[in-house]
Amino acid sequence: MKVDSVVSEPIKGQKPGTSGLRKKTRQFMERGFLENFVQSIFSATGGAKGKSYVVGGDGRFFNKQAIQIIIKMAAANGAAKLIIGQDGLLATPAASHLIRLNKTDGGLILSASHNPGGIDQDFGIKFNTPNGGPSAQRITDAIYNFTKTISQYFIVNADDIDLSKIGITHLGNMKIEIVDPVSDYKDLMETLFDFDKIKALFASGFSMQFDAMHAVTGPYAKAILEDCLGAPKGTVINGIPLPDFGNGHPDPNPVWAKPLVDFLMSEEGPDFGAASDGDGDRNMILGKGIYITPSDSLAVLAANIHLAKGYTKGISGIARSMPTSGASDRVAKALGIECYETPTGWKFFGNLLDAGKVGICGEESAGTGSDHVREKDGLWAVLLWLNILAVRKQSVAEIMQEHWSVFGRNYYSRHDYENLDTATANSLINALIEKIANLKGQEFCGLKVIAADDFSYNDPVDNSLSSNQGIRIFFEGEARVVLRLSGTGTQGATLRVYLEQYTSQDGDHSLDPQIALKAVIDATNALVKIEHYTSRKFPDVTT
Ligand code: VG1
Ligand code: CO
Repeated sequence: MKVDSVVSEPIKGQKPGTSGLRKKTRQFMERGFLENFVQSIFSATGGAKGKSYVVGGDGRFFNKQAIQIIIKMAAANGAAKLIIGQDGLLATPAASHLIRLNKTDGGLILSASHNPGGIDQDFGIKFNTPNGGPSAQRITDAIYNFTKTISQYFIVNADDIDLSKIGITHLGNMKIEIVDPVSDYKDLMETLFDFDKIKALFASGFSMQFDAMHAVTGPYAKAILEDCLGAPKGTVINGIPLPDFGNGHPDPNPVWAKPLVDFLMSEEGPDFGAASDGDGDRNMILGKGIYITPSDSLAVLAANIHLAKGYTKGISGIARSMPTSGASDRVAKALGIECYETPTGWKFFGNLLDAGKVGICGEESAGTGSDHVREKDGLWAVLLWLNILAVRKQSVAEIMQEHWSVFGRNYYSRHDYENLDTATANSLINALIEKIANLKGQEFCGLKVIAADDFSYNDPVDNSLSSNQGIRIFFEGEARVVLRLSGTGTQGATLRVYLEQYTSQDGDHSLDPQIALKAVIDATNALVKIEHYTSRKFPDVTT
C-alpha cells in the first residue's frame, strides 16, 4: 500500500476549549484543518505507531467523512488497530467504555455535543486517553502547541472503508473492527442496574417518554428501554440520529426540549421523562409535573445510589463542578463522605475517579456519571433514576419533596447571554476581576457580599493548578452567583451567570426558581452591570 506524506496547508493553531476542538463545520471541512489536529493528536502523544484507538461520533454532518480521514491517517501513522462504531456512531460514554474494555491507547470522538449540526452549524473532535476520559489539560496543551508548528501530516491514498458492516477488515497492516455501538454498553448497564426491577416497573404500567432529539442516543435508548426493559414502543421519540438533528438544537434543557417538558407538565403526561444531547453524555430528568435541575438530580442520585445493584457498597465521595449548586455537598456531609469542587468540564473528574476518591460526579449543565466510565453518561443517569423509582415505589415529585425536606432546597438557575462581542465579554469579566478584592462587605440591592474570588483549582491527585476558572460571589443568606465565559461556543462569546439561593428544610420549597432567585438576580445586575456592558436587558437562554 502506498503511504503518501502530504504537506498540509498551514491551518495552524487549533485551540481546544472546555471539551475538545469545536468550530464551524465548514472550517473543519477545509482540507488540512481536521488533518492538522488529528496529526497533532498522534504526534503530541508519542506517535500512533503500533497503537489502537476507538473512533466514533454522534452522527452529525461530516461525521462519516471525518472518520474516513482519521482511518487513512491512522494507517499512514502506523496504528495497529481501530475499533469503530457501525455507521460511525458511538455515544461519548460508549466510546469511553470501549476504550477501557479493549484497553486501547485512547479514542477520537467526533462531536460538538449539544451544539447544532449541519454544514452551517458546528463540528468537533476530542481525544480521550487510555483511562477513557477526556485528555487532561497538559495533554490538550501539548496537542495545541503541536498544531501551532506542524508542517505536514500523513495520510494513505485508499478507498473509503465500508462503515456499515460489522466485522473485521484491514487497511494495509492496520486492523479495523466495526462494532455494534450499543451491545457492550448495554452489557455494562446490566451489571450496574437491577433490570428485573425496572422491567417490573414498566410492566406495572409506569409510563415514560425519552426524547433522543434525533441525536446519538436513539439506538441506545430503543435497545435498552424498549427492547430490553419492556417499555412500550414509542417510549423513545426522535430516535433516529440525523446529520442535522432534525434541524434541532440537541441540548436537553427546558428551552431546547420544550415539547417534552410541556408534555410532562400536562394532565395526560407520563410518569417520567428524560432527554439526552448530541453525543449522549447529558441528561434531563422530569417527573409528572416537575422538572429536576441537574444539580438536584446529582444530589438525589448520590443520596440513593446504594439502591442500585452496582453501587450497594455506597460511594467514596462526590465531585461537582464549581458552578453546580451545593445540593450535593449537603448529601456528602450527611453521608460522611468527601466532596470536591472542580472547574467546569469533565476532564477534571478523571483523576478523582482514577484515584477512587469519588463515586459520582456531576455538572449543572446536565452531566452526571460514575466510575463505570470516564465521561458523563446520559442514559446511565436515566437508568439510575429508573432503578431508584423501581425500588422506592414513589413518584419523582414525592422523592424530590422528601429530599428537600431532609436537606433543604438549593434554588438554582443559569442565565446565558449568547453571541456577545468577545471584547465586550472580556471587558465585563476583567472589570469584575479588578474589583473582586474590594467586594467583601459591600451591599447590592440589600444583599451583602461575604466573599468573592476568581476560582482556581489545585488537583489533589497530580497537584496541577488551573486558574481563572470563573468568578464566585457569595452573599449573606446562603446565596451565590458565579460568572464565567463558555468554552464550547463557535461564535462570539457566551456569558454564563449561575444563580443559587438556599432555603432551609422548613422553608418554602414550592417557589418558581426565578422568583426565589429574584434578590440574587437584582444584586448581580447591580454589581456586574450586565446591561451596561452588553446592552442586553435579559438573558437569551434561562435554564
Ligand atoms: C459546557 C458546560 C460544561 C460541559 C461542557 C461540555 O461548557 O457548561 O459543564 O462540561 O459544555 O459538555 P462551557 O464551557 O460552554 O460552559 V458537552 O455535553 O457539550 O461535551
Ligand atoms: Co455532550
